[in-house]
This record gives sequence, structure tokens and C-alpha cells, in this order.
Amino acid sequence: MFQKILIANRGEIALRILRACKELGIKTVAVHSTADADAMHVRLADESVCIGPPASRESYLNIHQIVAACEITGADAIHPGYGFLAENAKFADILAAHNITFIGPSAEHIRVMGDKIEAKRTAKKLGIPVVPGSEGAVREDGEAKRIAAEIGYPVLIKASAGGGGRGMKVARSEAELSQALSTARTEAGAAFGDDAVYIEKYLEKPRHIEVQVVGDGQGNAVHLGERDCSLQRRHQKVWEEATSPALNVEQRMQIGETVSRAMADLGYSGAGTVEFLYENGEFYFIEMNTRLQVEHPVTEAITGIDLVHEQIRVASGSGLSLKQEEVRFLGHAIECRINAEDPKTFVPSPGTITHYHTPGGLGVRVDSAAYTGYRIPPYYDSLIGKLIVHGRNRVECMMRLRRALDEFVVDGINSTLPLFRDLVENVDVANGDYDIHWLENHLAESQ
Ligand code: MV4
Repeated sequence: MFQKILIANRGEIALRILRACKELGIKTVAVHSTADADAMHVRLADESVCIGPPASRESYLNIHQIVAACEITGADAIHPGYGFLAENAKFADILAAHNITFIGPSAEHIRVMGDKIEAKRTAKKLGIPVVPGSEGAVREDGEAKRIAAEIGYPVLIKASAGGGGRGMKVARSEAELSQALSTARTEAGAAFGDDAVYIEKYLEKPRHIEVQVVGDGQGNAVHLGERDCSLQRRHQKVWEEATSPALNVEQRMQIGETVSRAMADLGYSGAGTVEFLYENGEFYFIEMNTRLQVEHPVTEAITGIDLVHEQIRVASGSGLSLKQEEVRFLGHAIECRINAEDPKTFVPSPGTITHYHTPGGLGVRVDSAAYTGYRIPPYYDSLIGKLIVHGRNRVECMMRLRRALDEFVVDGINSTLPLFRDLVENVDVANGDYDIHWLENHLAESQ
């Protein structure tokens, strides 16, 4: 097992990883920018190293500074959290060259899943259902027209280097196709330096359902069920829940087993999430995330499994602590991402939190690095904290969420708490009756 782990991140996820390390008796090193000198992750770590100025590029994304911090403190592994360097294959390669363990999958698996065409090809080969469309990149208009005619309109043009919704164009008829193709290609080239694009059948009203998996890199993998992340705004998840209100036990076990079998065959190591669109009872692979995700606590709530413990165990060669038949799904969990933003316009609201009080009690978890007097710097994402509520069923979970939201106090800045107080009273949300477009439509209607 590792003696010392460097946490290459900030905010709530740095704290989350720190807590797991402490429970495992592993020493921690925090790294921070000059803007984060007073941050909670710096205070709670055993050691800390300042790695640069506020701009992420010069601090949390500065590979050389992070490797240097690791060598100075003698840490044997790095946990990247999410964002920043979490899905940077080059970073994983550099750590390997320095004999530092990257707590995550192999550089090769990060690279494959980072290329959306390669990821889809790999998923299909492993027996995961994919969205009908082109086999790989589409080069010319004629090829695109032939494929679109075959799968039927509307179609979606996606950038291979994209992901997270960037660089997508819908074509509703053949007349719109060549324009959509050239726009997508130009935008992808400008944004990612890679103009490869591919075509898929456009699904009009799907849900976003993702399956959590953990592999040991030795041909074993377990799935921890799914999360429904359909409530998003501009590709930013707002509310996530487990289990999905749309699935029954048989569907959960079937898609879970498909994913765990695939990841076992791939030899995948660490935590991963396979993202699907779900429409009319069918799953369609879209992407795989090779990291711990923001919304991982809802899975932890319903399974009782500590995902960061498992990541650390697997990376250290200790293997998974559990077998599939030991995984149980208990009740329901919902996560609300509380951002420092105006709840109507979503304009970021950095500044000092003059009063901060978090809810507690049975089934309530708050993952946050905020405190009364904390000054939210303007340089990073606007996540203040995550409220995760667990209940024996979805109804109990919603009642508990309403109560927890009542207790939550964030003063001095704007927060998205009022949005959640609105959502928890909404009849469609209460019924679990929503798709990926529901939230944006709801926000437009309530303007
Ligand atoms: C799609 C789609 C419809 N049909 N693919 C957006 C983010 C990226 N991960 C994939 N995305 C989509 N891919 C096909 N074939 C609709 C979306 C999409 C979406 C997906 C998940 C959650 C929110 C979304 C919002 C808009 C579009």
C-alpha cells in the first residue's frame, strides 16, 4: 500500500480524496495555487506545496510543478481527482517515467476513451450497444449522405476530439447535411486541432444514464449500477440520482453486467463510467469517462462502497475489496450541485461566503470545501458543494432533500440553492418524468 499520496486537485474533491487517504492510514500532500493558500484541502493535508499562480494552466495543470512537488515530498502516488489532469494520458505517461503511480487507468485506456471514434469502436467490439451511425470517421459528403440515408434523419455530427457536448451539429434532412458536416469539421479543427467527425442517428428525447464500474486491471470488474444525470444545463450536470427512475432491477443488472464484462475483457483498471443515452427501453453508448466523477457519491450512498478506497486499492495492486455478488443496491440517492452562480442567469458569483451552514442528520452528506468566511476565487469552477441525500426509496429521499435544502445556508454570494428548492417541488421531477432537455425547457418556461 502507498505511504504517501499527492492530491493534484483542489476544492471538495481534494477533501474527498484526503478523507479516503486518512482512513487508509496514508499520508497526504496537498498542492495549491497562490489563490488557494487558505483553502481547506491545504489545511487538512499533512504537507502542502505551492505550485504556481492562480491560473490553472500555471498551477493545477502544470505537470512539471506537480511532479517536482511529488519528488520533493517523496509521495509514491498521485490522485488527480476530476477535471484538470484526470484524463490526460501524457500526464499518466510522465508519472510512469518517474516511477510515480497514477491513481487511475492506464495511459492507453485514457487515450482510447479520449478519442470518441476510437472509444465507440472499442465499446462496440466489447459488446456494448452503440448509437447507429458511421463506422469511424466520415471523410466526404457522399459517404455522409449514404450513411444518413441508411440510419435515417435526423442525424448528429460529432467531433472525435469533442465530448461533453462540444462540437455537435444536427442535420434534419439531406439538405442540411453538407453544411452541418463542414461547420462541425471547421469548429472541431479550430477547437481541438483535430477535424475528424463521425455521424450518429440523433436521438430526440433520451435520458442520460451512466454505469459506474471498477476494474482491477487483471481481468476482473464489478459494476455499481447506474446514475441518471439527465437534468443538465448546457452540458453541466445539475442533479444526479441513483437508481434511475426509468429502470427496473432487470434492466439495471443487464446493462451493468454488459459493462462489467466489457471492462473485465478490456483489462480496465480503476474507476470508470460508461455513458449511455436511453430511449424507448434501449441503451446507446456515447462516451466513457476514465476518472472518478463529481456525482460518484450517489453510487456510494446506495451501495455503501467507498469508490476512492477502491481506486487506491487497485492502483496499489491490492485488488478490489468486493465481488459483484456482494454489491447490494439499497434505497435511493440524489445529489444537488450547489454552485456559486445566480440561480436564474447562472452568472458566476465569486466572493466571500459571509455565513455558511450545512444540513445534517440521517441520510444527508455534504461534500464541500467551503466555510464561513471562505472567499471563492474567480479562477476555477463555481462548485461550492454537493448535497447528497439518501432514503429507503425515492419518495423518502425527496422528502429528506426538501428538508436538507431548508437547512442549507449560503450567504454573501449567489448560489443555485433556490433552483433546487424549485426542482424538489416540481411534479415532473417528483415523478422522475424528465429527459436531457427537460431542465433547459423548464428554465426557459420559468423566465
Ligand atoms: C447525442 C444526443 C442525441 N443523439 N447523441 C451531448 C454530450 C455528449 N456527451 C453527447 N451528447 C449528446 N449526444 C445522439 N446520437 C444528445 C446529446 C445531448 C445530451 C446528452 C446527454 C446529456 C445532455 C445532453 C444535452 C444535449 C444533447
